[in-house]
Amino acid sequence: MSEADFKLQADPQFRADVLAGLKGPRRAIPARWFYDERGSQLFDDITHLPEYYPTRTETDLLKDCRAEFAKHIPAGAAVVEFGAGSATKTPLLLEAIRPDIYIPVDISGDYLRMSAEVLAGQFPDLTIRPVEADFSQDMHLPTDKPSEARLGFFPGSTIGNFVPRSSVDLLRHMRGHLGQGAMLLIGFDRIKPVEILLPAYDDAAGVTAAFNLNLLVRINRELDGNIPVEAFSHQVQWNDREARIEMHLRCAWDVQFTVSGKEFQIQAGESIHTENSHKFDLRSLRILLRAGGWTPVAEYSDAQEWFTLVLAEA
Ligand code: AVJ
Repeated sequence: MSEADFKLQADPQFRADVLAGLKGPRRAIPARWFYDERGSQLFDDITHLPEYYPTRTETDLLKDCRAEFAKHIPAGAAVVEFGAGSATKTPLLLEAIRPDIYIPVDISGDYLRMSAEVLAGQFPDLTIRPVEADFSQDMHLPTDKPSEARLGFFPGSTIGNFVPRSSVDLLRHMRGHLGQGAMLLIGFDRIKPVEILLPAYDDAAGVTAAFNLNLLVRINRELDGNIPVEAFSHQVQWNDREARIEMHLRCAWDVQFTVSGKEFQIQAGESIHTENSHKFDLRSLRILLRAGGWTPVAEYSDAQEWFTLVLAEA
């Protein structure tokens, strides 16, 4: 395959989001584009960092409360996971629920197939139906048994990547897809002191910085860009008004570059906003769920109240 053929395969939505997002004055690119192969690897590294508490905290929580929440799930329910199955969290859930069918939905097909293969080895009786789709857009979920109840699993506080208006849309969208009698197990990262929040997104080893900067590398590779990556640096801030961590790529000097044949200029001190990670208190997460068409039935938090898993019903 020639290089030209390869570039034709660039995701048109990626191109559209990047070209729109690089236009000033407020530049922003949706966080879902972090997850190319390298980005998914770097995210996996992040989950093992000493500063990044969410994965550890949620995994321990899942271990502690799985027997409890399993009582609320009807037998034979299918599990639909939004986002690539996490190698540690998903098996914990599957062991507790023992569903016949597991439907992981993810935008990254390679990652999806890889984790599906690993799970197939661990759960030989489980029917796995991977769906390669952006779960925030329209998608089609397979129906093996039209009557089966479904449990949605949305861990990691990925909901925090969406602004409230979009998270309400997303929750309603999930409710529509999961159908009658659906339940949802969803993770929320809690508001906590900035002394803990900031290092979680700005680790000493620089893994999160590499994760953020990899977006520019991906743009250069997949969208025929020549962004001078060395002009940008990883920046993290707590936006108290919006209750969210923000990641930016801050430009150190005036730059000019092209992406997909389009010219851009960014001045020293300007930034590209690359991610929001909203944090929640109990009241705000309950209101969000209700606005999204879900009624909380059980809440599980760790002793420090750093993370909360909620089981909700449609
Ligand atoms: C998995 C999307 C929830 O916001 O904490 C981690 C992504 N970004 N470090 C998060 C992320 C930087 C993560 N989510």
